[in-house]
Amino acid sequence: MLREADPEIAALIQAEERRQASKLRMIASENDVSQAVLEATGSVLTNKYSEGYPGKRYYEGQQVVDQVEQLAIDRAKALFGVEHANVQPLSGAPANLAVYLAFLQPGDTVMGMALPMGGHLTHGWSVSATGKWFNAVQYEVRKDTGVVDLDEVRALALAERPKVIFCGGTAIPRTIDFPAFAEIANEIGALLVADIAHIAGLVAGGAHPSPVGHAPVITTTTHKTLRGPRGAMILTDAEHAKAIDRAVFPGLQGGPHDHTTAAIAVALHEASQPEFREYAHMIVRNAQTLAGALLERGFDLVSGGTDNHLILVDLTSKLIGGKPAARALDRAGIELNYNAVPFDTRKPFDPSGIRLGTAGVTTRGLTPEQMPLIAGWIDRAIAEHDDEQALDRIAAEVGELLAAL
Ligand code: DSN
Repeated sequence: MLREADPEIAALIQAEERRQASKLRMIASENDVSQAVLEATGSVLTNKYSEGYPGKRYYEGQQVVDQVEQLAIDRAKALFGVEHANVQPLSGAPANLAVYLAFLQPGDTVMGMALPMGGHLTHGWSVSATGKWFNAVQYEVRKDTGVVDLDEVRALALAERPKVIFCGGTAIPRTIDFPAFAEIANEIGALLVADIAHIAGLVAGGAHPSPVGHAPVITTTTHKTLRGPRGAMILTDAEHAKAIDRAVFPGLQGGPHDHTTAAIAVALHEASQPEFREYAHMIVRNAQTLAGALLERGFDLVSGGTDNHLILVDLTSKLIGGKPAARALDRAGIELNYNAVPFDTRKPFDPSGIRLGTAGVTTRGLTPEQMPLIAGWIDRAIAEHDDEQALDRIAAEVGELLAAL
C-alpha cells in the first residue's frame, strides 16, 4: 500500500484529492476522469515495454498489450469515424511534432494560429522547436471580432504557400470552420491538420462539428473535454496513416505507455455511450449560460461569448491583470488560468486575461442553473481581490455548493 510504502507521497495525493474536490475546477484543458480511467492508469500495464505496434513489436510478452492497444485503436476509429488511429503519442505536443516529422522537412513552411491569438506553441510559435526549425507563418484573429477571418487566412496561405496548415488551438471560444480551412488547404495543395485537443469530447458527443472528411490528419489530447487520461491520439485517413505511424515510432518515441493506452480505451468506451452526448451538450450549455451571466456583469469576453466549453475574458476594463485575478479566484475556490488575449499589450507571464472552461464542473454535475452563481463569485472575487477574508468567504460558499452535489 502506498500509505505504508511512502506516507509522504500518499499524504500529498490525498491532499490533492481534497483540493480538487473542494474547488470549482475551471481550467479549460482539465477534467475529472472516472474511477475506471483512474484504475486503468494505475494498472500493471505500467510494467510493460512494447515498442512497435500490435502484431509487430520489438519485445516479447505482448499477448495482452496487443489486445489493449488494438481495442483503443478500434474504439477511436469507431467513435470519430476515421480510417486510422495512432494512440501512442505521449501527449499533445509530441502528437503535433509527429505531424512535422511525417510531412515536413526542416525549413519548410507551416502555418498555424499565433499562440497569443488562441493557437498552440506547436503550431509554429517562435519559442517552440516548430517555430525555430520551420518557416512558420501565423494567422491571427480580427481585432474587431476576436474571430479568425478566413479571407485573411486564405490570403496568407496564397502568399506563403505552407505545406501544412494547422487549425485549432488552446483558447478559441468559437466553432472552427473545418470545411473553410479545407478549401484553403486544397487550393494551395497543403495538408490540413486539425488540432482538436480542446474540443475532442465535444466532437465525439456531437456538440461541435467534426473535422473528419475535411482534415486528413487530426491530432488530439485525450484528457480535456474527452475526459480520458493524459495522452494523445492522431487520427488519419488511410493515405496518411503509414507516415504518421512511422513518425510516432520509431521517429519520435520509444515504448508507448501501455497503462495510458488502456485508460484511453476506457475513456473512448465511455465517450461512445449515449450519456456522453448529453454531457458534451451540457458542457456547451453551461459555458454559454456562464458567458451570458459574465456579460451581464460587464465582463468583456473575447469574441463576445462562446460556442464551446471555453471562455476567454479580457480583464482590461476591470483594471486588473489576469495573474492577480487568477490568484484571487483560486483563493476564492475557483481554479482557472491567466491567459493572453488577442493583441494583448501586457507580457505573456502577466497578461490581460483569464481562460475558463466548463468540462470539469459539468462532470461534477453542475448545470446552467448554477452558472449565474459562479459568475457572481467571479465578479465578487475580482472586485475584492485584495481582501483575503472576502475571498475566503466566497471559497466557503463554493465549498457548500460542491458539498451539496
Ligand atoms: N496546456 C494546454 C492547455 O491548457 O490548453 C495547451 O498545451
